[in-house]
Amino acid sequence: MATIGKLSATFADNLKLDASHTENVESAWGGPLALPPGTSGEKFAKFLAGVGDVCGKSEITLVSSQDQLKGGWYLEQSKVHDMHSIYDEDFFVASAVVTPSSVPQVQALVRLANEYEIPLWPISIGRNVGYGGAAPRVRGSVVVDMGKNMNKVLSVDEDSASCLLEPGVTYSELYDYLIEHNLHEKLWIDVPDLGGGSVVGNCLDRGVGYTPYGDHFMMHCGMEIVLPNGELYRTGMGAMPDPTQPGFDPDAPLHEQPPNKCWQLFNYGFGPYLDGIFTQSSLGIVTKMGMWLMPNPGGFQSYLVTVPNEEDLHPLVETIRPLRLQNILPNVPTIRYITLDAAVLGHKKQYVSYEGPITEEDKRAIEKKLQLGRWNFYGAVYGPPVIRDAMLSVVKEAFLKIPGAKFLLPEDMKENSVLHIRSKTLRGIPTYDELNWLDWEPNGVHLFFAPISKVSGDDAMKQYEVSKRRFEEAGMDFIGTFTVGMREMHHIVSVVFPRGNPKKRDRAVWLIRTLIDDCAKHGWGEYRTHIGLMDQIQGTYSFNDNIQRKLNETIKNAIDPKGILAPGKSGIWPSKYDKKQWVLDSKVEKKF
Ligand code: FAD
Ligand code: EUG
Repeated sequence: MATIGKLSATFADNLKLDASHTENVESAWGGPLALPPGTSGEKFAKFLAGVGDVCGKSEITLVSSQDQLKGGWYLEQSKVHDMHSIYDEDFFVASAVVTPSSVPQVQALVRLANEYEIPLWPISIGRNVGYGGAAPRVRGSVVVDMGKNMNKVLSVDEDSASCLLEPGVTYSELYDYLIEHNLHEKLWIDVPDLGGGSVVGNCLDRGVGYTPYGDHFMMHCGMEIVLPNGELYRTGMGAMPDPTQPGFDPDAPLHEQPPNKCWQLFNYGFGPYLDGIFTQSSLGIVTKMGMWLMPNPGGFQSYLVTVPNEEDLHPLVETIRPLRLQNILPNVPTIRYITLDAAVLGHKKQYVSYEGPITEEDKRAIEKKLQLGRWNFYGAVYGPPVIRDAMLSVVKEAFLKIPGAKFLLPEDMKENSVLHIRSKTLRGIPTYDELNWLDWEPNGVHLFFAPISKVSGDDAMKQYEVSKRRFEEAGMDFIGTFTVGMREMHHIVSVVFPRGNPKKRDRAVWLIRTLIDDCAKHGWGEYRTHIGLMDQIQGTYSFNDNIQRKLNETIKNAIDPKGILAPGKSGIWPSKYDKKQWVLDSKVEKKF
């Protein structure tokens, strides 16, 4: 696993320094490309030797060569750097990756990291594409890959429609598990656009899917967490021992205690509810998480509403708000801009022969070719036929009041339409079709800009116009979608630029950093972001002299005094880190 790179004399010598770990000296190991900050090669070697004793040395990959930073894509994701880098390829890079196999190993690893003051960056699957992937915020951190060996569906409670998962379970794997156990007709899952992510990892970044269970954090129930000092904590009802459970033994190790029977049934337990502070955070490594599954509602019907013009976004959103609040739109439907659907179904060069933004005329041609509108609303109704029919008639009547709107079912579309793909996603079936739009332009790097909007025609139009204008200024195609939550929309805008083109990369970074500031001026903040933009976005959540950041730092320093866990995540820096040195400059010059 770690047979990469030329032997680095100092690094090997340093390893040899500790006689008790001489078995860990492998001549094939070179030194890391990036040492953890403030750490000598000697100290790092000792730390890794200790990690090898805990996890097995074959569970360590040293990042010692630039070659390791080449290649990789969504399905073969890099665990050592950001494949969609917004700075140089080796800017956000790990020193090593460790793959623990058990909760006690994670605890021991965290204790070692404290002893040697080594920053750890936990991931589950590392497919956080567009947000930094698996890469750590602090160069030289050790990535803790929780997904490789800790990947079991621990239990599915058929009666209560819930499950308990380890971090490495992907949406596809959970779906396959239900099929294998013949539960898939009874219990549905919720998936994001792509099925290869971790159910736990996505929830921890507060990701979104598209069934009625689309708000993943809302639908999680109970977490088990290794705290920054190595202690084990179970949230909610998990905090209460349950002597009625088979296998309960007060003397057994904690991680072997069978969980409380209500852990996956009631989120809040007693006292302050802490689950939220472990999301988008640096306060723990999650080792187990409960999720609710959706009982088969008795059937499902997807549909598409197309509207012809840019400004039709306004009436579309005004129509959506009351229906969503009334649960006549019971899931997380999406309003997709034409370029996004065009990208799912083809490469840019299949539509136009020029570079730069697609013209109005060509957008019209694409819409005609694909049977789509400028904005395309993908929804679904759930339930037995009588309920679906009643709901569909309300939906249809409401949307068809918009001049030029069309209402379409999958059978009205050509084969391989986006509606056919969405039909699976909205039913909770994992797919990979949307990977296509990553190839809109060859070898593209993707970066997501994701501000929250009111579900109001005025706000949606304004937010779209602010974004579109900046895309035009940067000479880039606007590609975006609004995912409709219960009372807000996540506006997901994809910034794409060609890999290996520093000029275009700088332009994309200018675009997203400018948009963050533009949106802040309108009171719009992002729900999630790339590791390179976290400082800037934390800075926009500045009510009362940045009290949010200060409170988070107080908590951080209290429970992680050495700042070993994910320093810098979400713009929260432990006191050990000098912000002047670490916070990334958000001021970017316009150089084009
Ligand atoms: P990971 O990379 O494993 O985890 C994400 C982050 O959570 C980590 O960086 C880490 O900070 C934290 N974390 C993970 N595991 C742990 C742990 N055990 N303990 C502590 N912290 C941890 N996202 C959506 O939400 N919805 C979508 O519909 C969607 N569509 C996409 C479409 C495309 C084409 C692309 C390219 C991306 C899309 N994404 C979407 C973004 C992303 O791919 C998914 O959110 C994906 O699930 C995130 O990667 P992951 O599950 O492997 O999480
Ligand atoms: C998408 C959706 C997201 C996200 C990143 C990408 C999908 C784009 C709703 O959240 O965070 C088509």
